[in-house]
Amino acid sequence: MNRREAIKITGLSALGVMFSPRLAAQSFLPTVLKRADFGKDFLWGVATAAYQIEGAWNEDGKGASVWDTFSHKKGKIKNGENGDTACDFYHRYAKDIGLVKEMGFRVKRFSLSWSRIMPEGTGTINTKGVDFYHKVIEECLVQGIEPWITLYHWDLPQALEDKGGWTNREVIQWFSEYVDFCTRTFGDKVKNWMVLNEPAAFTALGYLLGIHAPGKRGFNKFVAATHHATLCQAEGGRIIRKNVKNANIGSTFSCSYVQPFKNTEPHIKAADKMDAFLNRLFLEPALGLGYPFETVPILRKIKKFIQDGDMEKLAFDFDFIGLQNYTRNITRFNPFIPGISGLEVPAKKRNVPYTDMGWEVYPEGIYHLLKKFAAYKGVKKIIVTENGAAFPDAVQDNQVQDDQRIKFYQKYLEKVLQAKHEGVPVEGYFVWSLMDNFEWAEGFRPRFGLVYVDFLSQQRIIKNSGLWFKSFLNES
Ligand code: GCO
Repeated sequence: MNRREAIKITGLSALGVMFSPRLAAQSFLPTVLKRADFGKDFLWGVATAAYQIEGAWNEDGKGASVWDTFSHKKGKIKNGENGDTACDFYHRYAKDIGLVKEMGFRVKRFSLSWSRIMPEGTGTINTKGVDFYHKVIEECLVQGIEPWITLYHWDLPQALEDKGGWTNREVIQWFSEYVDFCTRTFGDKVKNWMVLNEPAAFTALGYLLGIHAPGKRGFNKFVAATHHATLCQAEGGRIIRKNVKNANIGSTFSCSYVQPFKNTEPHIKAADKMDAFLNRLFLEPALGLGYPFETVPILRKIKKFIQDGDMEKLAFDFDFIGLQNYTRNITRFNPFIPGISGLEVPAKKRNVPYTDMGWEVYPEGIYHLLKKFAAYKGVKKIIVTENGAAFPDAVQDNQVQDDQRIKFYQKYLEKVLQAKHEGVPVEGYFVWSLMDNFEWAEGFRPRFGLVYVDFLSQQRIIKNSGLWFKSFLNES
């Protein structure tokens, strides 16, 4: 069960009741929130992912990824859309990086497409693919933007999936070879690295529920992929540490603030299990705490894939944890759901404000999650590597008055600041996302960007939320 499974495509969010048109005129005026409150060293960035923005899916020697294959299959992606062109970042990267600078951000988090660098996932290197990322990194540095690289953001080379992908233990060797090449190649210019993006998402959605690439289903596939991804998470860290001098190494974790539907036994137990699945399953092994078998006994099926010495290899001394939060999860006891005995109660059934993804807007959730993550002994530093919201945006007179999104960011940032003031070592915040992009199985409809993208003309328009950040980040 994952937060996305509960997604119901909604109309205009109930959130509209929170804002009045008058905000439109003031939408990017400075609010009570001040950049200075976060401290001069606090990192402000934007995040993107290769498959969601690059396009050029088969250009200049790039090999197919599981998302190329999956999005070309009928019925997998809303409206039959795919990332073949997406935002055409492959050809427009310089101007898009210019937008990052124009809005006042200092960091651009982006991922490398494994199959653009190694078309078959292992062995042969595609030099044109490597050259592209050298140019992107160079452009960032020239424009004064710090490149933060995610090594894996879901787009596994199809050639490796043909050999079992994440369910094949050989993926550890494949991934190690890929990470070793990337960090030896780009490590002289890039010091900030994230190993994986949201392993809980790509294993559950891709190998348990089958609603994301590669579209596999089955608990056995899920637990195999989970164990191999957890091993790669740590092994990737060790390789970066070996190859990159003074590297700042992290990995990113999806997380939702989980609460029981009612404060009674069955709901509380179901919520604890949901929390273990969504928030602990990959983080705790990385911290040397192993898998949460006690809370979710069904996870003991992972043991079938654990080999001698594995448990020690799951841990790595990350310099930071990337926290990625969008919403809250209210879990209701349901005896028919194996393992968790619970299901998420969708926001639209709870009469609360929610976004265009059907995710409740619940700023207090990021506060509680920051406190939760910070409470782990092994967590040294936290970066919010993703937070944002999709709302139905419309262009009027070459402007996008996305007041709901501005309000969303103000409310969530207030809660990040509250956690920071209470001693949580949160040292950065990256917006998801720089620009509207391909939202996986939802296609292009959900717009998360600070920059509006007309996907036919590829025109970019900085939305009022992007202009709000510009005024917020440029305040003296
Ligand atoms: C994720 C991914 C992003 C999504 C974003 C909105 O966290 O799922 O990193 O690729 O697009 O979260 O769903």
